Amino acid sequence: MRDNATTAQLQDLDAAHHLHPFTNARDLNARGARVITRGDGIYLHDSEGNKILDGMSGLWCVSVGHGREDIIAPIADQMRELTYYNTFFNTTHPSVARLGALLTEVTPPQFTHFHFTGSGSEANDTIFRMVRYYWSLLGKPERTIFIGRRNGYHGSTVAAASLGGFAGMHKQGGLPIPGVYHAPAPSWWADGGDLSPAEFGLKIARETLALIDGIGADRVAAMIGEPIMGAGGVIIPPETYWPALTSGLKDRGILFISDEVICGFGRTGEWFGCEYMGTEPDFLTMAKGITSGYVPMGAVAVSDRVASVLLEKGGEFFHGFTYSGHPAACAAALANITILRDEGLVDRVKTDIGPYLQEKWRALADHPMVGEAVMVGLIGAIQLTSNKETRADFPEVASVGLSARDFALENGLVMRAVGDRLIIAPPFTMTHAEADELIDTTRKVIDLTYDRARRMGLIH
Ligand code: PXG
Repeated sequence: MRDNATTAQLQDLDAAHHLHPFTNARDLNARGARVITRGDGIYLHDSEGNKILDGMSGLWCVSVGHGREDIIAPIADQMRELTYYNTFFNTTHPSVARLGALLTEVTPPQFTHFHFTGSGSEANDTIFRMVRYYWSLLGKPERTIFIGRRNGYHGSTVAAASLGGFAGMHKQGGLPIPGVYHAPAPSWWADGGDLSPAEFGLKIARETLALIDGIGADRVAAMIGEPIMGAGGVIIPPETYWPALTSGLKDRGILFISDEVICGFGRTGEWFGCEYMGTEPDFLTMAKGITSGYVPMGAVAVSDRVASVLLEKGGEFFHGFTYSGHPAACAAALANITILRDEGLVDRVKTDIGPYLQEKWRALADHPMVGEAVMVGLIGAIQLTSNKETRADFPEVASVGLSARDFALENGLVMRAVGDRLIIAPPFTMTHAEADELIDTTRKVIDLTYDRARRMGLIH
């Protein structure tokens, strides 16, 4: 849909009427929002005619790239055939029935049952209620406590934001709700000190299990974690962390929820991040990459161990959303997952474009301002630092990460900044030439950020 308004007209309308997510409205309205008008492959186009490499796949979701007719056409066909019907009251429709079967094929073997939602947040709020229902059905209603992690992100609804570990979110609205505890994050760069990554991973796993034992393991219902923390800054845990932690959870009979909203559907080079990390979760949280963002959708994968209790002992679970299993979302997911599978895109992340980009990305660590440059599959981060030896942070007021993000946009690249970590998660369809462009621009951005930091006297 072309809109002939000028950039300024659209910015004025937006400032007058739109309250944006995770945005300081006063700051945004003073400068005016960037107006994105078109997406094509791995590129975005704005209302000023700029072409921008979408290094974040939208918001970690557009895995197969923008504007694919082979997803758009099935969505349109579905809309013509059946625009909407619900999945309550003993009804189903062909696309939702087929989607459950397709998800059974691509998820780990313990998953054969799925519940559909409109977003990742709704999926995590669903799991929160389902887990407590499960334990009550098993005659253990005292197992109510959830363990999340500091800096974990699980969404913005009440349970999801409580499970997440963002202090700023908790301050707004009186969160977390009772019964949620937060374990430390496995952030070796920030907290590892003199320990090797392997030692540090074990230390954090042990501290988490000690937290659980302090609460009383038989009161703990479940632990949730992202295989790789995304919004918290692409924190790739040491190899030792997940195996030690999840085996401790298993010993204590505690359910494990792998939040795959970012890592799922190929981002790590495996279909799911839990497969990359070698864990065996009881639930998967899914969203984003399930439809490549073409239509909103979330889903919960429920392991057979849990589903069999719900099916055999449970009655009606009083839970669901108007748009649970929306036909257009199911059509988008079916087309998207089929593309991921039939074009071998997950394997491409593992064996082709992933390793190609990783090698060049890791080489950025030779820059005096880059402390670490890490990447798994196609999810990566660069840590900017004023001193590589001491791993010193820049003062927050210097906004070093944000200035780098702005330099990136000025040079035609979208990246995210989380503090002084620069983050990318590009589409799986990116060519080698496009990967070279991403790296060249990133190096330029780091140089510009370094010059600025030196002028400000921030480099020691
Ligand atoms: N879990 C994880 C791991 C996520 O990354 C959600 C759940 C919630 O999904 P919905 O669909 O409700 O947004 C997310 C979402 C960022 C950013 O700035 C990340 C997300 C959302 C918004 C911003 O990195 N992730």
